[in-house]
Amino acid sequence: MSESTIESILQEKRLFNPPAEFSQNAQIKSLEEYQQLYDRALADPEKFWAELADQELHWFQKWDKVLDWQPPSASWFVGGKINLSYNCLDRHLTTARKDKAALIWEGEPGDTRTLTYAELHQEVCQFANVLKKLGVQKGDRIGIYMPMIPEAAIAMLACTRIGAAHTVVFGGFSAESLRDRLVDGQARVVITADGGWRKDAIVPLKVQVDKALADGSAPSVESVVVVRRAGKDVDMQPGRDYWWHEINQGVSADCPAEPMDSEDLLFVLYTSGSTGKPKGVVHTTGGYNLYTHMTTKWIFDLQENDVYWCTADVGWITGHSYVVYGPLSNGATTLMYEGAPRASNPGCFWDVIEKHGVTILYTAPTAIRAFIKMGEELPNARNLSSLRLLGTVGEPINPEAWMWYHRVIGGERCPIVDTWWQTETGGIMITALPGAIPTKPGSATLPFPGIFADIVDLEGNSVPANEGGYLAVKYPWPGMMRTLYGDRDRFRRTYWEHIPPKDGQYTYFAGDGARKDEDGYFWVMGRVDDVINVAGHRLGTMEVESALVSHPAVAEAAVVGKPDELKGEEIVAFVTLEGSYNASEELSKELKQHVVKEIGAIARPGEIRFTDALPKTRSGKIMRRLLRNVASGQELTGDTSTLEDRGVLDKLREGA
Ligand code: 6R9
Repeated sequence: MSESTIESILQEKRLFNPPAEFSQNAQIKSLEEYQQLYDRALADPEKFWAELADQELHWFQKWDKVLDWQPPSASWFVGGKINLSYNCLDRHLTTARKDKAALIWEGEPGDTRTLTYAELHQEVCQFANVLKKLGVQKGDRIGIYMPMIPEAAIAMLACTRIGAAHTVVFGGFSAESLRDRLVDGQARVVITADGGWRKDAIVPLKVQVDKALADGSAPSVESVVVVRRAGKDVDMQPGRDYWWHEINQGVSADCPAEPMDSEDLLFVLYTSGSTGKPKGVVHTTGGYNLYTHMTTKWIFDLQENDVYWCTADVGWITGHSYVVYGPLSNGATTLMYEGAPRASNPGCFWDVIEKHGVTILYTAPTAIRAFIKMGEELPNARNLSSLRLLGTVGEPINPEAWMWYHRVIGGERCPIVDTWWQTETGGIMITALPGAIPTKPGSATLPFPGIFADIVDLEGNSVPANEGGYLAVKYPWPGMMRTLYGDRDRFRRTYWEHIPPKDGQYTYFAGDGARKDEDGYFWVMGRVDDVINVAGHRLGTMEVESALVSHPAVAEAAVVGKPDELKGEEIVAFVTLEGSYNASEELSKELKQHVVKEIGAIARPGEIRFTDALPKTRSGKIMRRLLRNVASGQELTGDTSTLEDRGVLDKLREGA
C-alpha cells in the first residue's frame, strides 16, 4: 500500500427519502432522531452502550466496568454475567412470544419445519445436554460443519448455552480447510450431517469430515454427531460417530443456561486475509450479544409480526449475527433457507417470499446481479407485496443493481439498507436506518450510533470530503473482535498498526478504501488490495465495474490491474454478458468507450475479456487476486481453497 490518494470517481446523485408511512411506525423515525442518538453516543459512548445493555438484555449479574480499553485490547461489561442462548430463548418464554415462530425453515426439496420459541428452547436444551454427555465443558471448542438446517442453529445455541465456543465452517469448504480450522481451534466435537442439498445435488458433508479426521490428522476431535438430513449412507465409526437422533434419545431437556463472563470466548470464525492462512476471528459474549441485538433491532426495524429472511449461510458472520443471534435475541421470526437459485428453480427465492409472507429480505449484491441476469419475469410472476424492507451486504452494490432491487423486488416502496461491516466488526457498522436516513444508490450511508468511523490517510489524519482514503474506526465498540485465535501479534499488526498509534490513540484499520461525500455519506470502494493504480490515479475496481454493468450487454464485471510499463497498471475487465449478447471485437470497443463515457479516459480498460462466469469464493465474492494472475499471465499464487468452482478459472487461463 502506498500513500497516494485513492480516487473515487463514481458520481451518483439520486436520493431516496424513507417513505413517510414507513418512518411513522419505524424504530428510529427521523434523521433528527438518528442524529440525537449519534450525538448522545459521541458525548459518552460508555453511558450510551450501558443504558442499552441494561434495557435490552438479561444479565445474571451486572458489570462493574463498562469498558476497559487497553489498546488494542477491549473488554466490555467487565464482571458482568450473561448467556447469549438465554437471551435468544429463555427470556421470551415468559412472554407472548413463547408460541411465536422463532425459526421457519425451508429445505431445498420443499420440506419445511417451524419451531416456536418454546420448541426451539426445548431442542437446544436437549442437545446442550448431549454435548455435556459427550464430555464437553465450558471453554471447549466445537466444530460445526452443517447444511442450512435447523440443527445448525440448534447446535450453535446449545454451544453458547453451556459456554462451549463454536467454530462454524461453511459446508462448501473442503476437507483440508475443515481440518485446518479444527486443528487451529483444537475442537473436541464436530457436528455435521450425512449431507445437505445444494443446487439439486447432495453435498457429502460426513465424507468430508471423515477425510478431515483421517489418520489422526485432527487428534483433538473425540466425537462426531451426525444429523440425518439427506438419507445418504455414511460410514459411522464406533466410539467416535453418533447419529443426532439416536444420541438424543432419553436425554433430558432441562439445561439451565450457564452464566458466562461477559468476556468469555463465544465463538471463533475463520476468515481469509491477504495471506494464505485464514484468521480465526475471536468474539466474546456480552458485547457481541448487545451489538448484534441493537443493530438487528434498529437497522431491520423489527416489528412483532415481521418474517425476517437473511439469505446468508450460517457458515459466515452474516449467518451468525443476522440469521441466528440478532433476530432471536430480539424475539423475531427468522427464516432459514437451505437452497440456492438453480436451473431447476431459478425463482425459488421469490417462491419462499410468497409462501412465507417474508417482510424483510437481506441478501448480497452478487445474488442481486444473478437475479438481474435471470430476468425480471421470475420475480414479477410472484406476489412480493409482503416485503417492506430490503438489505444488502458483502460487497459494494453498484447503483444499477441497487435500482433494480429497489424497482423490481421492492416495488419502489421498500427502503434499502446497504450495510457495511466485516467478520471482525461482529455486526453492521455503516448503514441507513430505514425510517430515518435517506439513501443514495451505492452508498452505505452513515455510521451506526456509537460507531466513530472516518476516512483517513496512513497517518490517521481525516481526509477532506470526496477524497479517497482508508476506512477506519476511532473508538472501540461492543461487537468488535477481541483478537485472532492464538495469534495476538497478527491481530495487532493487521488491524492496529497500519495506522501508527499516536498519543495513545489507536485506530482500527478495516482494509477498505472509501470516501465520504459532502453529506458525510460513506462510499466504500472495496478492499485496498482491490484498488488499481493507473498512471498515478487510484481507481476502485468497483467503480469501473459499476460503469460496465450499467451497459445493457453486461451481466457482471470484475476489474483487476495488470502491470503496465507506462501506466504502472492497466485495467483488465472480465465480463459476463446478458443472454442475448455475443462477444465481439465491436462490443469490446463499445464497452471501453462506455467506461470512458461513464467515468473518464483514465478508467478506459486496456482489455476486455469475455467469460461465461467469474471465479468466486463460496460466499460469492469475486476473487480478483486470481483474476490478477490470469490477467498478467502469471502462475496462480496464494490460496485457492476458498474458490467455489475451480473450472471457471481453468477455462479463463486456457483462453489466455
Ligand atoms: C459482512 C461481511 C468484509 C468485507 C469488507 C468489505 C466488503 C461488506 C459491504 C462491503 C461495500 C458493503 N463489504 N459489506 N463493501 N459495501 N455493504 O461481508 O463480512 O465476509 O468479513 O467481508 O466485505 O470489503 O471489508 P466479511
